Order: sequence, then structure tokens, then C-alpha cells
Amino acid sequence: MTIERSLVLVKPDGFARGLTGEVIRRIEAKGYTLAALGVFTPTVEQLQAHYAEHEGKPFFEPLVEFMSSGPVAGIVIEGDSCIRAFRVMAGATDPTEAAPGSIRGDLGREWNHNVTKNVVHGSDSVEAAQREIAIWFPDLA
Ligand code: DAT
Ligand code: MG
Repeated sequence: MTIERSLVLVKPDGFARGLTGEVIRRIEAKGYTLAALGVFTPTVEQLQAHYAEHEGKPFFEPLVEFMSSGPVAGIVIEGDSCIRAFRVMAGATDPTEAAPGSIRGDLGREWNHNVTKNVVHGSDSVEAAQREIAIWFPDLA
């Protein structure tokens, strides 16, 4: 058993479409628990820190702009190997490629010929999860 925590975000597209409940339903149905839950209107500074690894890439600025365009739901999930498991549940980054059954495969839309609006974020490593949880839920870190 490797009990982990992961930072999940329901991005502005998913939040605006009322998909927060569906994302939480899938997390709970899979057996993971919620360690923290909140609604945020992220600042540009917060998003630049969250996506620091992507700074300088062509999609970085549109990504930060999109992510600051409306409220997001932030969820810290907890459970055995939940970091990898949520990545599998989310599906491939590009909703067009994401397998049916995954969150992005079932619910994602490809808008404006890019993959930015892909419903959810999930941490991709233990280090990333710790760093991201500290950004969104400093009291928990
Ligand atoms: P993931 O969210 O699957 O971990 P990532 O960390 O590589 O993907 O990228 C972060 C986000 O940036 C991703 O969820 C959507 C956006 N993005 C990634 N690649 C992109 C691209 N080629 N064009 C537009 N947006 C992109
Ligand atoms: Mg990523």
C-alpha cells in the first residue's frame, strides 16, 4: 500500500459545465477519499506557479489565461496509488485521443483546435502533488 495524496482540479470548462459532481462521483466510486475541497478563482501568479514546468512553451500563456477565466474546483484526493490512478481516470491530455471511459474521453471537448480545455488536472508525481497541494491548500501541506 502506498497511501498518496493528489491535487485534482476541475478546470473552468468542467466547472462551468457543471461537471464537478461527476468528477467527484468517479473519484469516490473508485474508492478514494476527499482530503480537501474548495472553489477558487485562481490568480495568474498562482497558475504560473502551478504550471511552472510549462513556462516558455507555446501553450503556456493561453493555458494560464484559460485557467484564470473562471472558477475551478480544487480537490485533494487520498488513497492507495491515487496519483497514477487519477491520471488513468483522467485519460490522455488531448480529449480527442482520450479513451472512452476516462473523464476526458467521456466528457472532454476539443475546442479551438487545441487541447487546453480538457476538464481536469491531476498531479503526475509525488513531488508534483506535494508542490501543487502547497499552492492550492497551504494549510494542508
Ligand atoms: P496533463 O494535464 O495531461 O498533465 P500537461 O501537463 O502536458 O498535460 O499540460 C498541462 C495542460 O496544458 C494540459 O492539461 C492542457 C494544456 N496543454 C498541453 N499540451 C498542449 C498543447 N499542445 N496545446 C494546447 N494546450 C496544451
Ligand atoms: Mg501535467
